[in-house]
Amino acid sequence: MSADRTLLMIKPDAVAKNAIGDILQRLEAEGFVIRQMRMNHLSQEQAQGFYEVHKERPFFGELVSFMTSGPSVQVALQRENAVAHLRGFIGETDSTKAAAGTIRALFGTDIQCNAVHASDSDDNAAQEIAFYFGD
Ligand code: FUP
Repeated sequence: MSADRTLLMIKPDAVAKNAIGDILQRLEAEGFVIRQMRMNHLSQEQAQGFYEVHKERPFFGELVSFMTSGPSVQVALQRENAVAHLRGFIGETDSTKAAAGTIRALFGTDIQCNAVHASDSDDNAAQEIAFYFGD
């Protein structure tokens, strides 16, 4: 897979706010091209598997409950410098600290309900895209 792709997930809080269209529109306006997309209510196993790297962290149980609380949208995006550009565009993990105008500042609430996930490296992007869409 080419390194100009990344995985975005629109989390259950943003889906519940009817913000899917608004978020996708902002990404397309920023030059991201949607390559693959699906909406999915994650099972416990999927959420645990996706966030396995955090399984020893104290917030893991709450994170899995939140991510299985409703449907989410998984999107494979393409753009030059996709991983770093998308991380900057979504803002810091904690929505209350995310820079004005970023997706998490606009649509998130706090550190858990932070509207979106984005891959943090090219290797993780490849793994996360494969997790949802296969190789
Ligand atoms: P990010 O890469 O910005 O998504 O952030 P992390 O990998 O550090 O955390 C993954 C997810 O765990 C975050 F999106 C939200 C959640 N989280 C909490 O719920 N509480 C915390 O204290 C830290 C992270």
